[in-house]
Amino acid sequence: MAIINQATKELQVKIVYYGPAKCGKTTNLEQVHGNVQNVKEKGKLVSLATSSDRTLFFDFLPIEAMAIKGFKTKFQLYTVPGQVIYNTTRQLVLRGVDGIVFVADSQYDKMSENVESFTNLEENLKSQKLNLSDIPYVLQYNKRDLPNAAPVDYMEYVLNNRELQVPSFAASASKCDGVFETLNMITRLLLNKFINEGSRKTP
Ligand SMILES: Nc1nc2c(ncn2[C@@H]2O[C@H](COP(=O)(O)OP(=O)(O)O)[C@@H](O)[C@H]2O)c(=O)[nH]1
Ligand SMILES: [Mg+2]
Repeated sequence: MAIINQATKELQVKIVYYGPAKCGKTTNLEQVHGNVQNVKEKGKLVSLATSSDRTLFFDFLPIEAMAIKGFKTKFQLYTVPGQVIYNTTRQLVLRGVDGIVFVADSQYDKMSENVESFTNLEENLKSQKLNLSDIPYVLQYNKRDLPNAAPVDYMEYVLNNRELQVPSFAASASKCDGVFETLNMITRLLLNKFINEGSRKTP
């Protein structure tokens, strides 16, 4: 749940980009970092990567958004490593999550990895006594530029066929297509939640 600091009038919100290995999570954060206009609004992009450029632990990008209800809002964007073996790391990064962007790889041959990662997300939330249906999340169908991308309708059928459908976005993160549309929606959902429900307060 979001952290509200009454003393400094700050609202801190944690967003985690989740999805299978190489679906484009790090690319999303790089594009956000590279294209946020006002330098003061963004912090440094911290990537803990292996020599082969794969995310080892997480990427982290803080950005500051507008003041709302007199609170300065700070979004902390994290990615998780997608490789199956790094599940403990994913569980750690998910701690205290407020909102999730699930990035799916649109290529047909990645569909089972997408489903596996989505199921893994639900399991990891459950182990923290969280339910995906209680957490604002959006879907991003990335790599739309590739010729073997599955139709969006098909991706919707595979990943967004629950009782409550969530907003979904077609994207080509490496061209920055869809990156800000996705981010704007998850931040909007989170701010609406904050306005409507309020959040836990820190002393
Ligand atoms: N063609 C294409 N390649 C992409 C796109 N987004 C990311 N990639 C590439 O996919 C690879 C994995 O991306 P990365 O962001 O490291 O994935 P992560 O493992 O989810 O963090 C990199 O080579 C990216 O350049 C996209 O929209 N289209
Ligand atoms: Mg990565």
